[in-house]
Amino acid sequence: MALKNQYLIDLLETVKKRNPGEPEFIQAVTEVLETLQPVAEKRQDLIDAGVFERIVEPERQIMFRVPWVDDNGKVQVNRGFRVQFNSAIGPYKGGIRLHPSVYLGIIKFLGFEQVFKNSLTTLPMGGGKGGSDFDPKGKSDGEVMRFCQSFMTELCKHIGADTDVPAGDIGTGAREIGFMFGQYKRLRNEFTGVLTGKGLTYGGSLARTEATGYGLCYFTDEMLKANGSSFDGKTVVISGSGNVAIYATQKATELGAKVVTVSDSNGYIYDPDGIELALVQQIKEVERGRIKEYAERTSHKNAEYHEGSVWTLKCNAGSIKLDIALPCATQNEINEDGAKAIVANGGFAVAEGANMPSTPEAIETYLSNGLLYGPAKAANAGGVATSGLEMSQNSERLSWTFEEVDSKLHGIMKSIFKACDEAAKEYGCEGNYMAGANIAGFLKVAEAMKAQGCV
Ligand code: NDP
Ligand code: 2IT
Repeated sequence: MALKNQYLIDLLETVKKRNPGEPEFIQAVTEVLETLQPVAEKRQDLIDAGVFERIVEPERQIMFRVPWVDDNGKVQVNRGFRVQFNSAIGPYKGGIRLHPSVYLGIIKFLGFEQVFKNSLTTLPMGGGKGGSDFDPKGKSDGEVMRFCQSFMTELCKHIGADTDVPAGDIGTGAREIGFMFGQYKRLRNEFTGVLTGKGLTYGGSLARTEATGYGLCYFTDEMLKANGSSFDGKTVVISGSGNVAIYATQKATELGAKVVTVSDSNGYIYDPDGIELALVQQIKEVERGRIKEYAERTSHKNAEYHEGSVWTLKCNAGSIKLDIALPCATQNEINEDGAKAIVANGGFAVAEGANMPSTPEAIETYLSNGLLYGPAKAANAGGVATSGLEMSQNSERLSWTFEEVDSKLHGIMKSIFKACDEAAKEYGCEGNYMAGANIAGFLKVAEAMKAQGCV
């Protein structure tokens, strides 16, 4: 979908000039502006209120030094980030990514996506994201703790339960959230719901751990049903073996599908008999090991380990036949060749657990081949939605049962699908859930920004 609207073309030029060397951020903004063309044409009032110009510029960007001492007594220095992108509909909300690839452009693209995603959840949350180029892999618990404490020593000046509420993302799980929460509480002398994804003994919500993967499958299930299909009897290819991948595997299997792959940044497992999830959990959640070990330890005789990306969809035994692809690892993991391989191997639906896992060329390939495509902002919104439910429980100082949280999550994912579907129809792009998600997510934030004046 090329940009034809001159006003939006000029705006994108400004964004490119203002954010040099940040291709992921430009990629995210380009996709959104392209799909907002029909809105710009209908809504001169939003143009007059400067909403488009304001929504692509973060409200605040914080960058800071994170010094810590490693186990050998050596000083290490990382860089910390928090991008507070938009607070029109609620406090900033979004995860913290700890990965060596993190720089400002990654955090900015994630914060931008989060604005629209959080709007789609139906809950009152603005958009933000944070992180650091710290790599938790191979670090001791003590090193991770000292890093997290140092990171929070600066971050605590900028966040709060009614201001900005971070959570997990790549490299940030229950362990890291625990260390960050402890340091926040100590520095501020406040026990508040300033972070989500907390442990169950200190204000965490049941089902938050499972929420992104479950929510992805609930969304995908709605998309499949609306198109006369379901998970039942389908073969599913999943990438990643972290939080999102694990619980997507669990729910897809529960819904009757067979998941045949999981991966990490070194390689992937192809297990035609269906992934043995308990073993993945033992290797990844307990031992923090590599996915390669699965092939050595599984009782499934046909399981194979291959180096490289799962999206080559090839293995010694030939091609991997699939029906549904659920990318759950990282940005731009599926390029045009990967998308073509999904099509060639029988895939008819792609839904994104990761943030922006498909390149623009990959998305074009899905759409031009008539695949069902569930975009990240909608499909993976279950994680942050359940974070919103954790915030509600913290505010009322009560905790809900697993079933109560899970059923609210399910309801939210259904309503997100409906919002994407209806917005796509209303703006003349029926079946294009990417356009629907961007338009529906944008409109709520845009109305709030217009109502609140030029701020
Ligand atoms: P985890 O850290 O738990 O797991 C990440 C997984 O992706 C690991 O298997 C990791 O492999 C793999 N991975 C990470 N970076 C790369 C890379 N550059 N190349 C190949 N593989 C990679 O993170 P999550 O499961 O929480 O997050 C996965 C995705 O889902 C991210 O895009 C995140 O933004 C998104 N997301 C997460 C939500 C959440 O609630 N956690 C909510 C919504 C979206 P390795 O161990 O080798 O690094
Ligand atoms: O990308 C995401 O939506 C997340 N990492 C979850 C954010 C959150 O605040 O729960």
